[in-house]
Amino acid sequence: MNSANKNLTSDALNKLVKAKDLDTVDKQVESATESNARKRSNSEARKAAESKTDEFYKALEMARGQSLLICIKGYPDPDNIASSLALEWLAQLYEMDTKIIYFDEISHHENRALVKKLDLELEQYTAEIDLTKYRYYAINDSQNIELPIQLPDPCELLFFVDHHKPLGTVEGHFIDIRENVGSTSSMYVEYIQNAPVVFRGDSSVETKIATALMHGIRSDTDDYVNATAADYKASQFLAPLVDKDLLSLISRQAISAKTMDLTQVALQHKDIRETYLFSGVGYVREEDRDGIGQCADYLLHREGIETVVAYGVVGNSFIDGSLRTKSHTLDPDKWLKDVFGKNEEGKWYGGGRKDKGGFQIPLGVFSKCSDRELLWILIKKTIDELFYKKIGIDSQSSRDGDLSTGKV
Ligand SMILES: [Mn+2]
Repeated sequence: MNSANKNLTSDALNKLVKAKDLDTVDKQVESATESNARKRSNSEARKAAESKTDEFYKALEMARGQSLLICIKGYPDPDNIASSLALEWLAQLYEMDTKIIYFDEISHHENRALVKKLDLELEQYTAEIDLTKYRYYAINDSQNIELPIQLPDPCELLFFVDHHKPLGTVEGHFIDIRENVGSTSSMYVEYIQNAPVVFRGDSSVETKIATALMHGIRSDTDDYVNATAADYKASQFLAPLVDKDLLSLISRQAISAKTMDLTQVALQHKDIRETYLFSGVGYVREEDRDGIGQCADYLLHREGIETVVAYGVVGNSFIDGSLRTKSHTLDPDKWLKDVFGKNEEGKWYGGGRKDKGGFQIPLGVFSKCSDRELLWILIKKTIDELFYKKIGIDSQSSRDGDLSTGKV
């Protein structure tokens, strides 16, 4: 121990001894012990993260010079898009030839703005794109490895990085799933911080990536309400590197006219049961499906409501629903799985994370029904009865008895 440390220690001891109240001493000792325990668990978490980062770079080294297809599954969102950009930057440091593709329409107007304002080169999958040259593929920010297309044969899963509860088994070269992190973007910031090249954010590409990652973190943590230490740390690293004007441009919380209309319909058809609010919004166009989640977000602000489920028929082909909750006890993932179960292939119709979830049920042959009003009545009745059963309410006691069609 050097003399400076000795002085510090004896100073600290003096302060403790001088404390008038013995209780204070106890409390200080206690809090020192607690903070040591916290430090220990922090350092354990840091070690685990470090070894994952090492593993990440080993996988990149192994795949050096090869081609990598980065797949955005589901509706492209800020966290997924940013993670894909970060992975592309990292893979290119290892001379990898990369392409980012997505499958579903970018439906949310803010996400379209993100792609446009950042001038991103994302390509929507079409059968014309030749994927045979890809040796590896990657999936970020998704609960499972299922893709809507069959990749050509020797294409192996190189990276799977996510922060949700995994669905099914994931096998691949590098897998990093951390449920205690609020966004996949934060996990990528950790890799980036350990990159062989310093990420300075001083090139336009790096500024773009930093801005997208910051937006990804904010968007997935509901503006830091659900952020964890890892998300704050990642944001601290990104803060000096982002383009603030660009960030405010892409994260402006404007509500589209369509979502407003949808919210109005949802309010008209709301069905409040205890602390639950259910709302069937009727038929929704494919490009407006994100509006269902946004109106569920909005309805959750209603006083006395803890859980909202909004649903509708999207693109005349499936029932799409969003669950939002501020309940301390309701687990959206479990709740939706209990309500809807699995399809015949053993795939769950719904799932979620801490405070939100969603479900999709294909209409199958019923989509051919010529009487849309009648079909909606049947759908609404079926779904509502499932909800009532789940929360233990008799469906006969339907408050308004109204099965009106929520046409949009
Ligand atoms: Mn995410």
